[in-house]
Amino acid sequence: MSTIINKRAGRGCFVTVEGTEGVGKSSNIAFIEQQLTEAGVDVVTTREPGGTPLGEEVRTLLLDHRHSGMSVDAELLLMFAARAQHIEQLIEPALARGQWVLCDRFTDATYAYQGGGRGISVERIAVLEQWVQGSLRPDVTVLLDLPVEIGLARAAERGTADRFEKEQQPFFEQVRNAYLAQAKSAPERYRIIDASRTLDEVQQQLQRVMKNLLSEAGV
Ligand code: Z5A
Repeated sequence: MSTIINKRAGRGCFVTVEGTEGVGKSSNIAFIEQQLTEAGVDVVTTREPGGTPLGEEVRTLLLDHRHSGMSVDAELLLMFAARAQHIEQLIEPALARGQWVLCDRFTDATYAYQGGGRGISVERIAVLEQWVQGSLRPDVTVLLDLPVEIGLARAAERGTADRFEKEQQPFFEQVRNAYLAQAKSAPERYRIIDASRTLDEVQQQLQRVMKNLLSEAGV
């Protein structure tokens, strides 16, 4: 990690958090943010799809049940449209100022949901990734991982399901498998957390990961 951060001297670190349905991202992102802030890091927390006024409007379209007939390519392109705005308006300027960016989902989610879940090819997604992001990639990705059935049971306790949450277990199995395959192919970037444990135990794992990251970043 130190090499990643040192070679980008002056820039902030780009940290993303990923996982399937019900893994506890919302519960844990605030915890990660708190760990960073307490260590003196100036961090901007944001999310995808969303993060800008335009991106949040696109998010509303993407999650709305009225668009249950949305084509997979329309879904993919809307994800990247929101991302293009997010990068230009928020992510790049913050990193260039030396702020850290903590992002709830990013392009790994596209490979997992639109790739693994919807069946769009990796090659097609990679073309858009290159077009929209250029060389921008997360420095570190925290993957909250747990068996799909546990996540779905947890999520079921929340309110009404959005357009993605209406999907069935096989869809989320494909999403999880795609995430695990990505983590395997980029072990230097991924930090896998066992999210099936109690919230306390999950946060102990996160605390260790963030402590190492901060030390590698020289904070
Ligand atoms: N999407 C996509 O398809 N392609 C893309 O490129 C991108 C996104 C960027 C919206 O994302 C949808 O967009 C998403 C993928 C798609 N759809 N899905 N599914 P989102 O990130 O905003 O939506 P989300 O996945 O529902 O995330 P979330 O709101 O952060 O939910 P969560 O991970 O399930 O977290 P939670 O609400 O904190 O936890 C769920 C419940 O479990 C809650 O009651 C907690 O109190 C409980 N919980 C949490 N941790 C624990 C532990 N450790 N033990 C027991 N109970 C726990």
